[in-house]
Amino acid sequence: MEVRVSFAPLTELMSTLTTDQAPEMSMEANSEMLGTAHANGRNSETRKTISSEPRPSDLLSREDCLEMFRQLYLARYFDVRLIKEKKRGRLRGTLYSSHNQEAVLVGSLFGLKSSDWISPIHRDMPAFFLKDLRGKWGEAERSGMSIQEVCAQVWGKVGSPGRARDNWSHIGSKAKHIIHSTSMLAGTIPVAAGVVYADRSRGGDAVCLTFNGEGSTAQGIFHEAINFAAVHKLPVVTIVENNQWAYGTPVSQGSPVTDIADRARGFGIPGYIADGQDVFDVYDKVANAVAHARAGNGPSIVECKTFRAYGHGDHDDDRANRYRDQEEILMGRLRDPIAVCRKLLVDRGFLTGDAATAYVAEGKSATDATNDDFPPEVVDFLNQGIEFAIASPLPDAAEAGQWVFKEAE
Ligand SMILES: Cc1ncc(C[n+]2csc(CCOP(=O)(O)OP(=O)(O)O)c2C)c(N)n1
Ligand SMILES: [Mg+2]
Repeated sequence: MEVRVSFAPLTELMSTLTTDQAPEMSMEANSEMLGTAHANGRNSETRKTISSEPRPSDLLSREDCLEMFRQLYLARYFDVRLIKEKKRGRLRGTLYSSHNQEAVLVGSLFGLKSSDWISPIHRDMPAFFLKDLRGKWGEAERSGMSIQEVCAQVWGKVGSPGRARDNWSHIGSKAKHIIHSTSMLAGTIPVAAGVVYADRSRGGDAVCLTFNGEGSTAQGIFHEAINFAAVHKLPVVTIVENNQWAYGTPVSQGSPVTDIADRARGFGIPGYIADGQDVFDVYDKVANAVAHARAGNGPSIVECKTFRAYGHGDHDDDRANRYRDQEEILMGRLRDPIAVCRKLLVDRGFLTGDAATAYVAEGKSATDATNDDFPPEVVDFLNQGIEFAIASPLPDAAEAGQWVFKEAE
């Protein structure tokens, strides 16, 4: 039996908007709920009615805002370019696209300290190199992976953290405060709780951001781990990337609640809803959650409403076009995070003249986008990673069995 479920809330919301209006759209502000601080909305009207306090993103400098814009391009270009490389036959393996979800990654990572921890999963490949990138594009030593390491991982080469055991996100780095990604959905939340528990017991103030799809919130471990973190007031911020689909299952078939952030009430912790297409709204909600955690008040959930623009992985692109309504797909891609950010930067006077209309990557698929749609420094940055990956050797066959079992002394 074919089950077709349309994504009513988003489609209804979006169908009232034209493309020109869409970037300005903000969701309605939700009211305070029992232990759940819902706060949506981005436009100035909503801002006035919610609070006269400046939001964390209001305090960002022009330079920081432009850097966030540039990082959106970088995350998008990573996605677009890998698909092109695969089509050219220079790359093998499955790719899990974060196209249209870049604002979730950039907005949540941008405000972190170098000492903070993250735990990305399959949808978050750019997070490995976006961590601690702020103002450090040319620096080899920083608390995030280099683009060379990440590309070598994708190409399955020796220069990668995984030394060709895998081509995607099954990597981590204790030194760089990145918890090793696993395939077990929500399985990194208890690990994150343990990591920050240990850090706190040594007097540290690190916070850990865990990234999870909305599908993973149906896992028992999601609830057990957040419960543990809430009881012990551990600084774990659970980002839920609600892209409406878990493989071929729509969120309505996997969650009895429309807003995953409502789950927070059961743990007595804050649950925020962010407009996942708006990098500054994500930044604001995560900044609040991080401040709460760093002050010793415990965990939060930040649900970012977004939409998975393509298939679960590139192997699923064609099928996803059949199991999802075309209208839903079009509506879900309408508010491209690059367009939303561009509009906000123009409104704030941070992007003017030709710069305001340069590099139109928004709304373009990997097939349509070209290098001219991206700032040259973004293309150069990724080229460095790809050149390194291609030049890096494959591992020696003799090491295939290494690091599987404990080596004999
Ligand atoms: C515990 C567990 N069950 C099932 C899977 C198989 N699986 C991998 S990704 C995925 C869908 C995940 O959906 P979601 O959490 O919404 O993240 P998204 O892919 O949408 O970013 C599934 C079911 C898994 N990896 N782990
Ligand atoms: Mg999902």
